[in-house]
Amino acid sequence: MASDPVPEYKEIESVYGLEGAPAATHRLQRLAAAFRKQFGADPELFARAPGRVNLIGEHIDYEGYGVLPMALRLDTVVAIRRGGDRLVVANLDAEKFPVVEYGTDPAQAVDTAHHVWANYFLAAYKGVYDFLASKGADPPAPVGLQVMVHGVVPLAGGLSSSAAIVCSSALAVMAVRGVHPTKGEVADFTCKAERYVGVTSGGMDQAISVMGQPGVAKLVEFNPVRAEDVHLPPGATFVIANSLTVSKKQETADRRYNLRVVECRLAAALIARKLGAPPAAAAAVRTLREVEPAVAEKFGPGLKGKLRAVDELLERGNYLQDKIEADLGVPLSELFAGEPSPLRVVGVVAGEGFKLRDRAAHVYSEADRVYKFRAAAEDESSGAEALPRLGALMDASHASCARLYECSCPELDTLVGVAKAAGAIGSRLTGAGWGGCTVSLVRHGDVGPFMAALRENYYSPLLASGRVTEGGMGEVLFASPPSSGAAVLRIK
Ligand code: NG1
Ligand code: MG
Repeated sequence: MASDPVPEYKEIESVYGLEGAPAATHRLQRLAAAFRKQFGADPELFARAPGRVNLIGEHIDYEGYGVLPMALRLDTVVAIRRGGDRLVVANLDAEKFPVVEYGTDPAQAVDTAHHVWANYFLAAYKGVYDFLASKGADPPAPVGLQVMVHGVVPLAGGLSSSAAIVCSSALAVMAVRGVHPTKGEVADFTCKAERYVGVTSGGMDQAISVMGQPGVAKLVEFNPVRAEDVHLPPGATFVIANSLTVSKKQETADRRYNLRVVECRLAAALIARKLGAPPAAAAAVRTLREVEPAVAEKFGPGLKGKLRAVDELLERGNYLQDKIEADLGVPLSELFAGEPSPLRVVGVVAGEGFKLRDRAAHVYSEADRVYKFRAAAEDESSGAEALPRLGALMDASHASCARLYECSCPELDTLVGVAKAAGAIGSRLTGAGWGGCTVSLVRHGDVGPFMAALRENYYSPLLASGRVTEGGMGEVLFASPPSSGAAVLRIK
């Protein structure tokens, strides 16, 4: 298996292949024309970054485990030039996304209480300066920037529209300031930067958006972030279907995503404590991955040992704050004291309590399925067996997301059921869940009838009620080949 050489970011300047891609060129020209109208000058350059579909490995990136996404063709493009003394962030779709202005101080806070679309740009902008500061170099003095964005990744659909805008914005800001980190560095700092928007996410989306390559999915691993090619078996097509239920992670009052991050952390801390770590050391544990060595020592290696540990050390049902504090020997307020505010809030206010055992069981079993999926995809001796093996892993992933992690929703479960009945070899929610998209594995020759069955059995009432139009269906139900990652572009 070829591993990603993590090329210099400079080298990706031409990857998008503007020649021979008239549609893309046309899109840039349209964006440039709107840019000129808005700012009275041409953009200096463009950066683009794609959304992604995660084939398997859900809600485990923030626990430090590898995931298996591929980049989509759908992307966000950012046009930029230096000018003025503010950050002026416009969008080609001005009606939906009005112009937002910020000062140029990279230390300004992102207002997470009032979510505006351009906060993603601001988060990326801050991230670029954080990165430069981390390098110990004197960052260039801030200058005014004029920016116009155009995104075609469906919003809040689990396809990482957020990473697409964060990564394209970061690349644009860096390139226009003449800064050229490696892809690995960009993946790393954009992940941290996106957290300014208030979701304490893992690094999958930014990594694949930056490191994606045409024709291959990627096994993305963390600490440090890296990506290996995963060749999908011939005849395998992945079809994405949007449930048309919106998943707005950072806008929901209960902040379900952050709650899961907290639950995993508490599960890991309790496991550590039960295996003999003193309270302070147990409270310092951040991920389920960190307790793996201690678990293996007592319960044996592999998934079996981990599931036994979860079973024996964690209780069924909800843990209330008192119970956790008694078991751990540390108050939760102390545990989350140094954390970013979203985690602190969730950790202290989750009045209904925390489900630890099921969450940990999901994380360990899902992490294991990622490696099984890669092995099945690349096992050339498996022949006709390869696709059913991948499909079974996807089905198991969905069941685990739905039952153990509780990140599905009725619409996603229905859509997965319709897809299976329509002949999908495997089908599952993709991304954070609670709405958004599913991904289904379908034999190449079956894609037409498969999509027709989904239209009939899932989308016809939504078409009838106007929730989606005929013209909009191309963005709602589509097959996508693995596509290129981010690039910086100039119109020649
Ligand atoms: P989506 O739903 O695409 O935003 C989120 C996280 C990922 C990962 C998945 C679940 C963000 C930015 N990304 O993806 O890091 O944890 O959920 O696997 O929140
Ligand atoms: Mg996102």
